[in-house]
Amino acid sequence: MARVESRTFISTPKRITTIPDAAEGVQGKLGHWMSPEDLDKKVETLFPGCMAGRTMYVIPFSMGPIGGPLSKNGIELSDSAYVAVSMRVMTRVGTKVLDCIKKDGQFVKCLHSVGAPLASGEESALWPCNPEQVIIAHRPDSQEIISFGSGYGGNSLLGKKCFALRIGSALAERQGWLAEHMLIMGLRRPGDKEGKRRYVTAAFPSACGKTNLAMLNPTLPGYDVTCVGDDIAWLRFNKKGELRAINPENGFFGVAPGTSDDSNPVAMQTIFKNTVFTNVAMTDDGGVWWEGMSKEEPGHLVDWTGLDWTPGCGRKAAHPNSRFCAPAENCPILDDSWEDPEGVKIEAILFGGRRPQGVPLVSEALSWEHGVFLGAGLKSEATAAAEHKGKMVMHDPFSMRPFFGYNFGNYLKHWLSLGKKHTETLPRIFMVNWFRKGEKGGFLWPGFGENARVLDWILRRCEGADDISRASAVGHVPTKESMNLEGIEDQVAWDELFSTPRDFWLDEVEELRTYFAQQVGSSLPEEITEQLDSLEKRFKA
Ligand code: GTP
Ligand code: SPV
Ligand code: MN
Repeated sequence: MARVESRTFISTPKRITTIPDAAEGVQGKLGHWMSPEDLDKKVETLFPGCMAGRTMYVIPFSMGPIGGPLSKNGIELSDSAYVAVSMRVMTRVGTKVLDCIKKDGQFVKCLHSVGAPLASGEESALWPCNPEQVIIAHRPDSQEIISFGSGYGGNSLLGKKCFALRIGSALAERQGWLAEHMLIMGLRRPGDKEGKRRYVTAAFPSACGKTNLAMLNPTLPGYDVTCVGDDIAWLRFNKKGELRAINPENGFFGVAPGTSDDSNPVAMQTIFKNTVFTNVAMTDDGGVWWEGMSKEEPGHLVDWTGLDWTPGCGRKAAHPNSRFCAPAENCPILDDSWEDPEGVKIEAILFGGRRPQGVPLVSEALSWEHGVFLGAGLKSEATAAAEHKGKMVMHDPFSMRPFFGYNFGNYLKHWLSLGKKHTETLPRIFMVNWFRKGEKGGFLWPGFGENARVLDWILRRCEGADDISRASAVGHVPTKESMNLEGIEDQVAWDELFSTPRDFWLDEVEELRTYFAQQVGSSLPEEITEQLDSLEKRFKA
């Protein structure tokens, strides 16, 4: 029911290619490495006979529009019908892809088994899997993915996190592009000087609001939002120096709980047909339900584990990481250019996580380097999308910590080098935080559709407005008059939402210094240390 990070490996001849050296006595948290020999042995012990008694599906798929210049092909072998059906939704599957592969012979080899062979006549479990033996392994050099024992989304739909992010990011470093855990959306502001639709990407950790922002239903009148993608972006600078992005996926694998006609009406319309639901509850008339879908709870349900459920029984009806899997074409606000093989032009990159304290609603980076530093220092409260427990604030640099296909220090160098190459045309970088809490414990910002107000400010900055911000130690922040708060003025404690308490930030600087030293060590580019020193100086000035 969630990704298993502790059993996820990247296999390269040298360890340092995959992960930075952590300090003595410290557990590295930026990925797991396995030697090619050890992985060979694993495969030899786990795979022979593992699909016995099941149907093996051969799934040729394309990430990105079939044959497009930014697209890539794969073939997944799987013994799970759930995987075959879900891949059909999440990627472009079919003989056209095979024709494409026949032309250049290039494809990522994806092998998946639930790891539960059947003796002759034996009935399959309803949800076959082999939790003790789970492994999700990647070989970037030969472009292979090997996954055993889990049927869940990110562990088994191998086009998604395994290919589009882990193999993708490793390829991207070699080929000069970026594979990122980012949504892509378009927004047209009624006041835009050129009347243009402008595009932004946003990197938020798992279960931190990408799908919600990508399908935003703006509360401001006259604003028009379109969705290009909700989870992954492949980005490349074109000959003109514009940063172009495509969504390599073909559907949405979104968090179900909390999705409702109030919070995300666009998602609700998207999942009305041709949708696969995982670990949600079932209503008596065969429909689906999850916490937060309706204000009133149904009187009776079958919960996600198959047990009877009634209100007040003390159990959750749906798993907190239950998901819908719906084709992109169902989305009523899908962008006209969503399949443009050249991608859409990106003008702003947003980073954000669940930060209950200290981090303002929005700030703009002072430079590309400062923006890369913001991504490197990204943190969030733990969510249900991985096996972590509790509400600890954890590091999730670039929202990619579970998905780096190579050494994070080299990833930072790659981002910095792109900044040096394209100085004239770089998108602006912002940090946002919908999740700051007040003294009473509630969210300080209403979020969801109201986030359009923040995007409005961001896009005005992109248009060049220089009289709508003031300098703060964490970057440029909006002046109060500059953000449209019409209708919500009395809900918003502006000063609290934008305060940057000195003690909090000096602690943050120290914590980041320790984190970088312990986790990234000698792989850390010096630009990041310089940014950290400057941040500290701004607070001590
Ligand atoms: P992955 O698919 O795991 O990568 O997640 P995601 O980043 O797409 O997150 P998603 O949009 O599904 O949101 C996850 C949770 O965050 C849901 O419970 C939402 O209700 C909640 N959420 C999203 N946007 C906001 C917001 O603006 N404010 C608040 N308070 N909660 C939000
Ligand atoms: C995430 O956890 O970021 C997801 C869900 O998008 S999964 O596909 O399982 O990785
Ligand atoms: Mn995700």
